[in-house]
Amino acid sequence: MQRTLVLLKPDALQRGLAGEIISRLEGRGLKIVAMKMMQMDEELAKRLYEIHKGKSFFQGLIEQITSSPIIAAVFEGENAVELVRGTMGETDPALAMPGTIRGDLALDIGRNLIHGADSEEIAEKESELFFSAKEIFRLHP
Ligand code: IDP
Ligand code: MG
Repeated sequence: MQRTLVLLKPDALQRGLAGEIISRLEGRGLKIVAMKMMQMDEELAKRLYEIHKGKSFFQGLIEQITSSPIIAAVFEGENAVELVRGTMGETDPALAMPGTIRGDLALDIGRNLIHGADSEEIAEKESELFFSAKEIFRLHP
């Protein structure tokens, strides 16, 4: 069983798409094991997106993600990292396949609704940025 970090970005909440997005992830068999609503500050945003520092879109990305509240979550399931990434679709909604969250719902690359960690190792690091160990639950079926 794998765990991965997901963020519903500001545009997801502003457009009333949080439920739809969560539902699509649950529809793939993924389970919520941690969740909180919060407004990210610049420090947290820069830590999350550290690997993009220096790129042309970095400042805009930091401004966008801190502009309004987000929902942070940890999802659990077999192959959770890849399953979330596949359900999200390509970064640029114009290239994202129909049937994916971004392909069906996102407006543009700066407002692409969702973040998902892109490896198991990064998922663990990112989860620690948003949640303490006590805030990540074990589900008893
Ligand atoms: P990902 O979210 O699919 O993992 P990354 O390459 O990690 O994509 O980029 C992080 C975020 O930065 C993207 O989700 C998108 O919002 C933004 N971004 C990436 N590339 C561009 C770009 O070329 N122009 C504007 N924003 C971008
Ligand atoms: Mg990424």
